[in-house]
Amino acid sequence: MSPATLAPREAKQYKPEIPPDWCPGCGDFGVLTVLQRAVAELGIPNEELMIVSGIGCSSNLPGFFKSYGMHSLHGRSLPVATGAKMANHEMTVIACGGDGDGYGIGQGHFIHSMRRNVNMTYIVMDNEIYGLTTGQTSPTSEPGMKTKSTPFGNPEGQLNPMALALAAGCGFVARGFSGDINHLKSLYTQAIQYPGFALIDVFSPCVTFNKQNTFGWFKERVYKLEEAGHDASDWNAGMSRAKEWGAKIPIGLIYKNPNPKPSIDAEDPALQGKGLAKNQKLGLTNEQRKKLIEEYI
Ligand SMILES: Cc1ncc(C[n+]2csc(CCOP(=O)(O)OP(=O)(O)O)c2C)c(N)n1
Ligand code: SF4
Ligand SMILES: [Mg+2]
Repeated sequence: MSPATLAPREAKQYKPEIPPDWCPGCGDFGVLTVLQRAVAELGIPNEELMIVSGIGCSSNLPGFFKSYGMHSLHGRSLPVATGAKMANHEMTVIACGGDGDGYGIGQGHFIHSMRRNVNMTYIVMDNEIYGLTTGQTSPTSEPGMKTKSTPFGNPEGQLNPMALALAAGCGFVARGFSGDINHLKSLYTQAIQYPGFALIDVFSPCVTFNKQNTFGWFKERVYKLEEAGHDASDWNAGMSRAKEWGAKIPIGLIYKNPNPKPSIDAEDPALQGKGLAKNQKLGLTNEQRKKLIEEYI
């Protein structure tokens, strides 16, 4: 089902009874609210949407969203989301989690999911710290930053997820800020409609454990690429913007491949008809089916 052809819905249709239990003021509230508005605008039915996360404060998001969802293992949102997409490629699949989850323990899956070009959206709530485990450095923590795990200052270099995604062949690379929700919504809708792997790294401050990269810190620095004459169809221009960090940090669409290569689910001969999970005959007898089930229980 193409989100582009559906009638808009109301964001409240995606709000479950359980309210989020993030710390008051956590950036992840903005990420969640805007995602509910974006899928409502695209009219995606709850039962046609799957949100998969890893482990972390941010990874609790699927529990606060009325859709199919799975809170998987630390760093494993992408392989689980890939499996879901392969089993039913007609479904809209969104993977999400934190910077530690996706860029640390999940780094290998991150690179290979982009290389494979699985048709899904990946939202990373990047707070430059491990929030759930109470404030250790993550791959995107700034050098010199004092945390629980680096009391004398972070001696490690900072990972650049935008440049890494471009180098890995990702066709849609964007960065948002949970302090600018209208701008973020437009990135979400574009990413969900992109026919391939789409990454949105969202600055989503941890107000409890990261006292350095606060909402105010980001507000002083971020500028919108859409207002800066950036050509998002130019890979080299995207790489040059991706490298910017310091007094000015770009948010917005860094790169969108103007000629997207086919995603893996569009290429796979087994996935040319209906989703595998829908009305596909396995061709097994009852005996064979029973034997197979017994093997797994
Ligand atoms: C295999 C494994 N290793 C380590 C952990 C402990 N752990 C849980 S969440 C987390 C990091 C969370 O940071 P991030 O992914 O950035 O999410 P945030 O809490 O900041 O949103 C770690 C190290 C775990 N649950 N499983
Ligand atoms: S610890 Fe940080 S990331 Fe976790 S809920 Fe609180 S503010 Fe958000
Ligand atoms: Mg984090």
